[in-house]
Amino acid sequence: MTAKHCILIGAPLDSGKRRKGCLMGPDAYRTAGIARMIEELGHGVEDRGNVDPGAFAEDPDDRLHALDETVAWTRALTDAARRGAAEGFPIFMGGDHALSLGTVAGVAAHAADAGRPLFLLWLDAHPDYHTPETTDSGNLHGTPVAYVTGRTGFAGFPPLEAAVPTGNICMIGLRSVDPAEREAIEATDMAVADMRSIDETGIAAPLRTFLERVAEADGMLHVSLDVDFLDPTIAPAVVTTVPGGATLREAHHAMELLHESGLVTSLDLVELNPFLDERGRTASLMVDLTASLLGRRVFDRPTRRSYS
Ligand code: Z70
Ligand code: MN
Ligand code: MN
Ligand code: MN
Repeated sequence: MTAKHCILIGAPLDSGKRRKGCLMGPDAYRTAGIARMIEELGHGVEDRGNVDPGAFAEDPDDRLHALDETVAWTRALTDAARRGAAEGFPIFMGGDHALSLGTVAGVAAHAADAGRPLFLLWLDAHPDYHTPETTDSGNLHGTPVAYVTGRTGFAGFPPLEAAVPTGNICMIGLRSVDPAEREAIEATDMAVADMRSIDETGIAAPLRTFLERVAEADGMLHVSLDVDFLDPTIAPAVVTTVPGGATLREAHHAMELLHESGLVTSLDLVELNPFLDERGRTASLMVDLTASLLGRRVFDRPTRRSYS
């Protein structure tokens, strides 16, 4: 296994929706032992502390919730992500999913600097493909994929240095899609595996197909893991629970395939709300899934043994 230099970046952003609590996420991951886990797997690890969004205007409670605050975070996280991606394997500890406006934009800018295409794997119950113009809720955590693909309607946000082509995106786990998102996705070439298709093919099939494409293109791969990708019975610490999510075994299997591919170059851990957790079990599960993605396995030998 190639050792990575993991860079932990805390993003206690809580502005992407109205219910508070995600600001405690970075410290919950630290408490759950994320740094020690990474070290024990033989990787290097450096905790850069939390990103500071700088000054922003108080929320005037317009149609869009906390717009100026989210813009400030996007600017700060784009910079932190661009630098982190140039220096190692950044792991962004959220924070709600609005943090991906910045992290994916920054990682995409780095990929463009490096002359490589960026691919994006979105593990989520939601596609987060609203623009500020189509969102009904006004919650900007429902918009990052639209922003990073260069859709219009993001006035006031930093201009994108490099957009992620929709053809480089794969979404797995979808089961709550708003009509405007569905229509917009259907007009793109995005790869989408909703829960129904996962029931039919298993979770490995769409992931393998996507990883082959990333490998062929010599791409960089950013993984954005939303807690609500997981079934709420195993991951209760999220505001937007949606029944019928990925099981423990599906989620670990996906992480193991990602590890084996050797393709992942950055990771978001988003939407953990420690205020809603049960004795830290969701935080610990997210750390365990990260461990599988970074190479933890039950036995260090092929699963199919030969006795000859
Ligand atoms: C809905 C909206 C969303 C995450 C919920 C939900 C969006 N489509 N995203 N939880 N991570 O409000 O726009
Ligand atoms: Mn508001
Ligand atoms: Mn999300
Ligand atoms: Mn979600």
